[in-house]
Amino acid sequence: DSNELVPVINYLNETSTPSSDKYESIIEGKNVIAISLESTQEFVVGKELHGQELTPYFNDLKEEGIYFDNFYHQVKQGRTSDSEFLLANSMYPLNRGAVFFTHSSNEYEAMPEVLGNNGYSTSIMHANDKTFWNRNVMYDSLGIDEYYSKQDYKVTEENSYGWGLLDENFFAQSLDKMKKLEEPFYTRMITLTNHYPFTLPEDKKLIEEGNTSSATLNRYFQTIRYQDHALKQFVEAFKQSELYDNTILMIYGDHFGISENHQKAMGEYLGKDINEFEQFQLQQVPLLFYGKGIEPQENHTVGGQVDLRPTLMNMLGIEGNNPIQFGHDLLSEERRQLMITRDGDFASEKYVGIQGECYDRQTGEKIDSELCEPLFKQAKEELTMSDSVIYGDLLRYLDETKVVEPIDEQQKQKQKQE
Ligand code: GP9
Repeated sequence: DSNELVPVINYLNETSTPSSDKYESIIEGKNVIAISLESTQEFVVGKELHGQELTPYFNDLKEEGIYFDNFYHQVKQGRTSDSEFLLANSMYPLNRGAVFFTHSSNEYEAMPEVLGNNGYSTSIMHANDKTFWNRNVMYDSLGIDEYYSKQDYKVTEENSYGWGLLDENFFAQSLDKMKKLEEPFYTRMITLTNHYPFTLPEDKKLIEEGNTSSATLNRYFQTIRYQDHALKQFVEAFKQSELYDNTILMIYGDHFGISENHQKAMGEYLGKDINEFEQFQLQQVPLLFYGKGIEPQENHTVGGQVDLRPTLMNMLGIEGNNPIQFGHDLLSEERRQLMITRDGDFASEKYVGIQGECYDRQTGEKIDSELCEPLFKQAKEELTMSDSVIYGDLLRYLDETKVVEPIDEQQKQKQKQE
């Protein structure tokens, strides 16, 4: 019943931190284009192979926007779909299976729905089959107006490879669609080419393969390089379009591409031993906000995909009335610097906690595990809270709970005690 939501609301009230005043509403009323970069990890940014940059375009672009270099993916088995869940709901995906499959008929009050209630048209652009990851069903539950899937793109043998439409063609066709969207809009593109097994047609290979002991990693460098080239074409065309004046981009990596099975090769490339700590740090993905009026900044806050929604909503100046969000505004100086993984591991300002072990986040050295205990405890509590919302389909009680308002009473009691 509606009381089940109370402990969650209490937990969120206790852990809440104020959003940034400085960034509140800085992009009010603007269009938002989110770009989900397939399998893109942070370690490629600014890196070279054979003396050539792997992401030359992005390396320059990030200097012109707000770039986060301590930002992690938080997905589990649902991979890309888990990242979509995190972004839309600011809740954690599940530990087993993909929540896109297992709980697609739940009640959500997702970001697209809230944006829709605030005058935005909302859409997803992704040139794969509509039913992949059960997206056609879940997107309805998330309140997304329009899903442009494979059937809405011109997909031919010449413009596709491997998983489907090559990113360059995907971006170009998507931009045409965007120009026709009702404004203001929120749209999200999901790229596809940089996906395992990371293969490309010969004429799209813009860099030589790597020469590590992993063929997978060696090819990954090439598809990463190609994706950067495709991104360049998109962003440059976007800048020439009328959209540029009134639209911001939010570009982020969805999850890892290179699994821990390739640690040895990764170590060969990075020139260091990939231990538990390094493997954890490799789960960082890029995040960039870019567009007219956004002042460049390199931001070192520790955060994850669960934080995207509150960050973006604060920038848009839209509150919504769903308090069930586990993320914290990345741009707030008072934010809680804590990123919790689905495994119950975490990164905080000082520490990284992995499977009960504690590491100094700056040095990577193993330290007294007691130092991490309170944060492991919090990670567990937070994941349990998030899970309870999903398993109990508790957002259906959101309105009722607000009417009953037992929380206010409890807060008052708490304040008296303090
Ligand atoms: C599939 C694409 C990739 O449509 O989003 O999904 P992934 O395998 O990375 O979860």
